[in-house]
Amino acid sequence: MHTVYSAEHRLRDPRTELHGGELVAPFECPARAEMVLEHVKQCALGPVLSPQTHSLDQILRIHDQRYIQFLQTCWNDWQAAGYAGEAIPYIWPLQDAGEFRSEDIQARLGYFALASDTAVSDGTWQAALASAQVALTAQNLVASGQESAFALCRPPGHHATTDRFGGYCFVNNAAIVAQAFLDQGASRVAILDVDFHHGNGTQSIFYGRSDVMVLSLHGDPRVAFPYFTGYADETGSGDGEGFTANYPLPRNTEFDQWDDALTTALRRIAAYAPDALVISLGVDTFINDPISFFRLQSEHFTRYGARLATAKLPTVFLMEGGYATEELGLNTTNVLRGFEGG
Ligand code: Q9C
Ligand code: ZN
Repeated sequence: MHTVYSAEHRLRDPRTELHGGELVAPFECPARAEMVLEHVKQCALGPVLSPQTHSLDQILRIHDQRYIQFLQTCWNDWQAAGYAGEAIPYIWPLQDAGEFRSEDIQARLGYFALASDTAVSDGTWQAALASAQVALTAQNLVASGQESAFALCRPPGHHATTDRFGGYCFVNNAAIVAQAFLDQGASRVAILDVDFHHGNGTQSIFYGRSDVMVLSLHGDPRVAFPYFTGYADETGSGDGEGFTANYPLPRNTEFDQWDDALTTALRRIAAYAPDALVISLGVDTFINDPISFFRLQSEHFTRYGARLATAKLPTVFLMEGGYATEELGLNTTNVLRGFEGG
């Protein structure tokens, strides 16, 4: 399997994350991607390619123009305002504001943020853009005949909505990849999100559509981020009714229970008969993940990787979360090697 990787991820290196009322070193850090890359090379998964440049238009198929403009200028505007720390939102509109009454950077930060866990820092936009290029390059590999490809995306994407960042995400790589398949002629695409957290951004982007099925296995949102979405009764709306599926799972979920939910999701995907499969690959389901509560062990990642291959679909893997940095490379490559059958 080919891996696509860009060193530009390192430009996203914030110093702070608001966590439990303290500013801590961010869980989502450059060492993560370096660890995965090291394991990709060590296990000889296959060639490692640099991304090609894709037009911003492919990102604007999913995200609002004014949101992208905000990401492009946020750090400069924040610095111009003279703040000493990183750009962390603290005020939100009570209703969707519609028009902007204030252009103050604090107002725009709150408008375009879904959480305060994600600081905007120097280089954030460049890294998020590179992450999307990595995803689109992997999509191109699969569209041009590779059975699968691994986009070593960083920062991750699945929490980002059309116009909100948060949960360490800025640009929704999975949504952009699914849309790229459709724009190239696919009729249906399935996105299966196995990250520990509900992929709220991906869900909301396709909630009213039947051309992308979004399925997510995750920690029960009653007790896990993002709290407000990811419940089993969220099934889509309008034309999208029946094309969203959520599998919330309780604290201390073991592999067997997680794997049962995967079986159900894979059945749904088979019945949908998509032209391509996009896997939002977060490995924060790992037992030692510092911010999550499932109990998967390293060998389980190999086992479910093999099960994903039974879908027999052209498959793009996109890196999402996973914060047990030491084991991140092994767990990720275990999925990919399991998929390849060894
Ligand atoms: N400081 C992904 O796995 N933050 N995002 C919780 C609060 C939200 C995780 C900790 C976790 C988001 C891509
Ligand atoms: Zn996650």
